[in-house]
Amino acid sequence: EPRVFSGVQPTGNLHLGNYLGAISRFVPLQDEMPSIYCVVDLHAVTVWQEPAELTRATREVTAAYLAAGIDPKKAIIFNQSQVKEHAELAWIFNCIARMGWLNRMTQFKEKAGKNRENASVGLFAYPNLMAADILAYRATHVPVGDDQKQHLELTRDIAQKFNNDFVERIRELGLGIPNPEPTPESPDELYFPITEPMIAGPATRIMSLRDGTKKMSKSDPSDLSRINLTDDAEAISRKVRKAKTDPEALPSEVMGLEGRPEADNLVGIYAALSGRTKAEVLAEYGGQQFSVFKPALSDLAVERLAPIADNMRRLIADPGHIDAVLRDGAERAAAIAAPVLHDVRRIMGFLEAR
Ligand code: AQP
Repeated sequence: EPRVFSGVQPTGNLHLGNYLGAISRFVPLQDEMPSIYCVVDLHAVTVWQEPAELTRATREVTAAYLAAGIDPKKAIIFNQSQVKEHAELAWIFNCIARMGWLNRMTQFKEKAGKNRENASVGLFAYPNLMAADILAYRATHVPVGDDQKQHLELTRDIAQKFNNDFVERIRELGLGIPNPEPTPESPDELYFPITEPMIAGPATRIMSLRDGTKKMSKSDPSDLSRINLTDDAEAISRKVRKAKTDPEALPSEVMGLEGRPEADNLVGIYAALSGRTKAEVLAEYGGQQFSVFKPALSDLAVERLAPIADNMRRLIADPGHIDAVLRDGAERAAAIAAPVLHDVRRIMGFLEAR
């Protein structure tokens, strides 16, 4: 049974990359499949979070989901720490995943930096919690930005190993689902599905406005490097105007963007915001200077983002409503995850007295 799961961390500074790479793509999916969108606060605390700021940011991400058009009657919206099954399954996956698998994760290396001895154990085990987030709902589809690709591969590896390690038990207890792609090495019945990453379109990796080789990121110290979802029209147009570019005119074909990371990024942003391909954008703006393209881009960004920012401000002014949405979502999420954890306990042989 198809099901979508994805999440965003409440770590402040929600930006255009989070919107185009993730949140905006959640909206149409809610009409296609049962969808679960989580504010992943347990992930946020893998690095230090000021408690009051964590609360504020949790409500802000929820407001962004709602303002972008996710309907809490259709999709489930909740914050991770309210559903204890995430933490429980993450522990089990800590015992399934291998040190060697996690040692290869590039995001840990980047985030821990040189001082690895001082990184939290949670930051290292982060991908296991992410696998638990997805598999607690036996989700099949996960829309994310390109930076999450490696973590999703790990989720597949964890599901695979669990299915293989417990193949006999899963069969005995009659808990398997048919394997859609059986191979000689994989069982014909699975407990956890092998998740499909959904990483597609022109906005899977939005780059910094100050450096076309760096990802647009919440933690970049320069506010000019990103367009925040809460920026007003004036801030958006100032940031687009100041965005780094090269002196050439835009090419008329996508191939001409090669070796021009800043131009490529701005064209990609335009394409994603207008629902077109880069080729279509270049068919219109090829041969034009940035002095023409940038104002067009900034008008488009304001047109698309200003209503979301307005909605977010309105929603944030009523934290009681946001908290009620999260509480209701947590109940519905737990109703799906609790039976999965019950199965997992039986599969693994944990004795349950109640
Ligand atoms: N630049 C980006 N382009 C496209 N998608 C992006 N995402 C993040 N940055 C970009 C996607 O947004 C979703 C939520 O991300 P997250 O909250 O889990 O955190 P992150 O990836 O750690 O975000 P940042 O901005 O990159 O934070 P820092 O500065 O902490 O590293 C995910 O689907 C992600 O792919």
